[in-house]
Amino acid sequence: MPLSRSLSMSSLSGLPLWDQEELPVDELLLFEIAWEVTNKVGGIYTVIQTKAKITVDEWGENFFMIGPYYEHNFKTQVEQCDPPNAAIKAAMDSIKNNGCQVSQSAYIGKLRKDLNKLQDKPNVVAHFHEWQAGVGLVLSRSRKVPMATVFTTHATLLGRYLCAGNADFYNNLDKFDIDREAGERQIYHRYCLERAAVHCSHVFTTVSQITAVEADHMLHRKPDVVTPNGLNVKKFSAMHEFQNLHSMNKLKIQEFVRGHFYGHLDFNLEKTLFFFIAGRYEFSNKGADIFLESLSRLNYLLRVHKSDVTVVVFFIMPAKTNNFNVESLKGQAVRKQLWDTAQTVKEKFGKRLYEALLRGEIPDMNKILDRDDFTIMKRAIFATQRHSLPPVTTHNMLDDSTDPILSNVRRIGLFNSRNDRVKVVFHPEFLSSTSPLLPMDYEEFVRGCHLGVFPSYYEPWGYTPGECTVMGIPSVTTNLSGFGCFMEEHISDPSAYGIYIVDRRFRSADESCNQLTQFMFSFCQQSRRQRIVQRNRTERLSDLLDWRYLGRFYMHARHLALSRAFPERFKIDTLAPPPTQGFRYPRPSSVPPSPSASLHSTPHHSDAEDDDDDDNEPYDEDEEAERDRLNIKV
Ligand code: U2F
Ligand code: UDP
Ligand code: G6P
Repeated sequence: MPLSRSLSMSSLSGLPLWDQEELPVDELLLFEIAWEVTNKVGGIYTVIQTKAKITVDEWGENFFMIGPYYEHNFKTQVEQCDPPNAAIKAAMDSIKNNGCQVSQSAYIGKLRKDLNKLQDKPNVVAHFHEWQAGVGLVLSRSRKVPMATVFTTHATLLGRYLCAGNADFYNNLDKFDIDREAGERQIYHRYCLERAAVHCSHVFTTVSQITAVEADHMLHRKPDVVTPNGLNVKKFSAMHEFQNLHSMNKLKIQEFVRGHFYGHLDFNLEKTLFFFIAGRYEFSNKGADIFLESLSRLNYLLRVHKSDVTVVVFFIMPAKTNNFNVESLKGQAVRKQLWDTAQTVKEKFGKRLYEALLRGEIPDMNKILDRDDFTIMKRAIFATQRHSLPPVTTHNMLDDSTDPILSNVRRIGLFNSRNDRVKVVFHPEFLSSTSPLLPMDYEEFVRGCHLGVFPSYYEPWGYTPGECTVMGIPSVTTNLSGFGCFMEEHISDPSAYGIYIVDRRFRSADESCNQLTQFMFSFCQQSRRQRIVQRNRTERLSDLLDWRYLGRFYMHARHLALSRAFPERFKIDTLAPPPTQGFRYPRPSSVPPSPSASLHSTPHHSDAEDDDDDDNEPYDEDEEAERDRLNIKV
């Protein structure tokens, strides 16, 4: 059966159309198997969860995901339903009747055999993610189960371990004795499983070009297809809704800051920028090391330039803790108490004013409040006095003395003192809207911030900067992350669009720190209007990261696997994946031409700092957006 190709009428404006390879999905079954199906460990969960919709759109009821059974996740994340057809029901019953625990190997291998018995031999595509699920792939191939297999790795085990161990990884890719390295790190068994799954699969894929090169060296197979990670992009009916969301969520972060820094609020919150880093706590892989060093340099620059800007930096990285610390909780309690006091006095004031006006008098403002009112206000102010600095961390850390973030904060001396223009808040737990301290979920928090900073050293893709992008929040990434390289390839002047790419490939660590410092310092020099303009540009890149666009690579991988597993039934016209090469977002037209570094291409700084909220004029930007779109060259 030749696979037909048709031109997809994509609604993703400006992006290249593509030849869609259509499959007879009614006669096929697709299984996607991963340890992170309904089980959040890291970014793979985001892949699985966000991609589900476009896969269901294509495959309907013939698409199944298989993951570990955790009662809690099952109850909170999915809805129980009956098997959609007799074949699946019978296969599941058969597994249960055989007393099988649901394990990936038994489930795949066995489910497939049972399906064969029961149905008119549908062709099956099984897509496995990562080595844990790869066990099923290896077993089903060794048992000669007839199905097309795809294996996707989201990192290589050895690459991650070597980088975390401070190896000069990228300069020595071809020099590692990989078996020995895996053995020394005591991951040989897992590394073997990963390598076996890679070599057993009909089609091997990974998430970025940089990880493809890594996989070639660490696993000895070049990936057949690179499948970049997309997102489910939310479209708002009002174009600037994301700007309003930024503003609303920023207010919530400001409230937290009021409490956390009580007694030290001698900085202007209207001139305070919120930066953050978030993700798994892999200190050097995620670039927290160079971030801290650059923050210390930024602090110095802001101080010597007598800047009135303050930067509050959040580190959201889960570590072992023993709950919130008292000082942080007290901060929020003090803030709440001040708020309540202000409300009480306001009410009394309002009542007396009202009574006076009813009598036809303008009250004497010096007498409208009595001594009691002054006493409760004085008491409230007294409660805001503190003899310690605002804490760096919000929780009691179990490994306080050896924790890498805290150790480095101690080394560079960023202790939230009054003189510091850069303040640090380490929140060693993922965010939650039910937190008594910072009651926001992660998405709300990102929206309320000004800049995400992700200067990773080891990052096969890196979802966090992509998530910032689709929410219209600028971010810093690196040319060692899959995301950074992808953006560099598709945008002529990334920093003008709020994507700052630190060079960690061709520069020393010290030079990378200087570059990151400069990015952040230039960002601090932007006016509010410039930030608004830049957020509009950032958000315009969303289509590029939408699964509706990037899902094509997964489709291609499946088709390729079918054509390799069942060559007599499925033919594919071309082995080449659908192209995106050659497509680039042009420089935004309002950027003044600059002969030198991209640093200068952020919206040009105006002398007049815009302080009021009425300066929000994103509408010119829309015209600019239209012009850009028309200019887009495919
Ligand atoms: C990549 O991130 P991941 O979320 O996959 O990173 P982890 O979840 O930490 O997985 C890396 C490996 O670590 C092991 C497991 C995983 O294959 O072997 N592991 C474990 O054994 N036990 C645990 O509790 C947690 C992990 C990548 F790094 C990002 O850049 C990508 O954005 C992301 C999505 O493609 O995949
Ligand atoms: N994240 C989250 N809550 C937080 C901080 C981060 O859910 O408080 C999520 C974030 O949205 C992202 C994931 O954690 O989807 C991290 O993925 P990334 O690809 O950046 O790194 P990985 O952990 O996969 O290496
Ligand atoms: C959004 C809102 C504006 C607000 C601005 C603040 O654009 O729509 O009303 O003035 O955010 O931006 P800033 O970068 O200072 O947080």
